[in-house]
Amino acid sequence: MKKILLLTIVFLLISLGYFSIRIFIGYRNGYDYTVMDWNQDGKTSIGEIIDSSDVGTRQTIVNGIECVEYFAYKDGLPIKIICPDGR
Ligand SMILES: [Ca+2]
Repeated sequence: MKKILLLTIVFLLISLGYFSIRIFIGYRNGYDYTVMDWNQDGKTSIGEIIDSSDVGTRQTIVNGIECVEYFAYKDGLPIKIICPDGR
């Protein structure tokens, strides 16, 4: 019984450390809290903050306006584009 309890505690501590690091990396990217609303439902969840650690930015031109494109590191595909006018 003590062994199961100990393994559970170790598992929880490792999980807590993993998610803490992912949240820290997500915040460290410097994205605004509202930008991290990746599914654009109006709320930024903990999961979306964690997902931010796997999102990069690059400059892109849309209709002659310089915008910021957010893309997934895993495949380079764009997630969303934000232009200075907010579109
Ligand atoms: Ca959301």
